[in-house]
Amino acid sequence: MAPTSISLEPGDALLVADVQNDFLPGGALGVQGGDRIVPVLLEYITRFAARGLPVFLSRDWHPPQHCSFREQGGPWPVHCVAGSPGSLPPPAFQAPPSAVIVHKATARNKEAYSAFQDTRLDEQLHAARARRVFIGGLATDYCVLNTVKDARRLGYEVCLLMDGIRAVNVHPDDGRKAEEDMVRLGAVPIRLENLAA
Ligand code: VGL
Ligand code: ZN
Repeated sequence: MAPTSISLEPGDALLVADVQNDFLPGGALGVQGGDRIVPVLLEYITRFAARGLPVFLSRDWHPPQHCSFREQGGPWPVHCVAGSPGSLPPPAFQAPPSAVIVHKATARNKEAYSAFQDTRLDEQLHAARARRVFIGGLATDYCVLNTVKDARRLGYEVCLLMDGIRAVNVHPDDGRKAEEDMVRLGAVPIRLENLAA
């Protein structure tokens, strides 16, 4: 059950996964409806920044010839090659300068969907005194799912931004199943209207 009202407090942090051109409609691995969550995520960012709470942004950041690309035998078209136009956030997605960027899946021979995998995110969250992490972004069934799993495993409380996620849905139910998995693991599903003003 989603709570009706959640107050943002010290100890809270926001993590927005992979809002990058290649994951938006028209991009190399465009997620249907991905553009619709951009303004919602910006509003979450505004709410956190207004309270001085830390904001983290992950970016899928592959070397050319990453193992996840079809040419290398992986499942995906070439996407999010580090520094390429597709790897950049869309112009509308302006994050505050204080936001911490987390680059993931940067090693050629290793896939990494979780923003915690081979990054310093856990240390950075600890350094920011974060205990509860609000997680949204792209894509529900890959980065968001695996990041939420790791966050729970590492002992963080998690709020899942239901109005700020979208799925790739390689299989039609993948997004819905991922949401169910995350809630089963203790993620609390919330929406903007659940945040106390
Ligand atoms: C992702 C597909 C391929 C993700 C990354 O981070 O959700 N999905 N690469
Ligand atoms: Zn990727």
